[in-house]
Amino acid sequence: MTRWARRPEGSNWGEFGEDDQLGRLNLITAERRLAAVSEVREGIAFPLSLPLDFPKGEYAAGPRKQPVLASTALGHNHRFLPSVPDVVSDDYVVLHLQYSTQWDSFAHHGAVFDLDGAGEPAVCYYNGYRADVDVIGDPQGSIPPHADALGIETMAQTGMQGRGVLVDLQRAVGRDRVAVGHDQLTEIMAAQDVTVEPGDILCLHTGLTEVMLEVGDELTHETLDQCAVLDSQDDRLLQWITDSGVSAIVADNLAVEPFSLDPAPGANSVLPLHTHCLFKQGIPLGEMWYLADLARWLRAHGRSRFLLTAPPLRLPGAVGSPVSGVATV
Ligand code: UVW
Repeated sequence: MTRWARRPEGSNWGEFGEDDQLGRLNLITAERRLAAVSEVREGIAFPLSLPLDFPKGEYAAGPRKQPVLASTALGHNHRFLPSVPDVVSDDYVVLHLQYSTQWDSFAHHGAVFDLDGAGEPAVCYYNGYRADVDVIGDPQGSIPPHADALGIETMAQTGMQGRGVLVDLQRAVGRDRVAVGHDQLTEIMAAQDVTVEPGDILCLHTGLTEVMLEVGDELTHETLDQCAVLDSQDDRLLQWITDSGVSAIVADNLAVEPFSLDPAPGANSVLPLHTHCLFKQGIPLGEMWYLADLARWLRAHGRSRFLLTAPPLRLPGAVGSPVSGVATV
């Protein structure tokens, strides 16, 4: 391989091609997309995004900020020709791309790894793409960032359409904070008669974005500690993700897994599932999706599968994007 001499343990680098930037999205073939379309039987569509100014309350004081709308020079209710009654309004927005319902691209989360085997670890990303070469930016933010590889536009160009499969964690464990590991996840899937096949997009309903809508401005940091997460300390769960063939993982919680700035004892990442999925396996992560209405409908109709269409913005160089996905049943 030209980009790396060693790949991280548990990674699939190179298996989709030396220059691959799509990872497990390669598993969404035309045949898998047709299988997804065959899940459309009622013609009912479910929007899967929060309003993009949610979450509110204490979350809004964090490093990611709510969208700020403003008018372009054309303004609002602007009458651009005195001879005709036409008026126009025209906006722009300052948008933190990962404030609300979002996709994470592979350029969002990398690791320090000795990919040359020369004893000099470098900052790198999925398939050995490198910081400063392929993913440009610096910790001080003095260089304009630009993901020349692995960015969100690469994901957008696939259309991000396939078969969604929903596991209803809230139905199994309520709104308590439970870290769901391999055994519990597979038990819940068996109880709900849910199976995943290679190429499927795994969607985890925990209930957290519904809580965000319910509490609005009253949201506190404790609110965000409600509802289930995947137990990313469970190596068997990470191996199940590898073996399952899922092409992407989506959740309605903050980060799919717990997020703490204190690594667990013995852990070499604060976000092991991000490392496993985005860095090692090329599995995009969706976070803070709104899955409650879809989950209720699927439960009432004894179903778990649907057509999912959820392209991110085709925004060159960006590492993440808001997404207004649609599930069709
Ligand atoms: C971080 O990795 C900090 O954020 P996210 O959960 O959006 O991936």
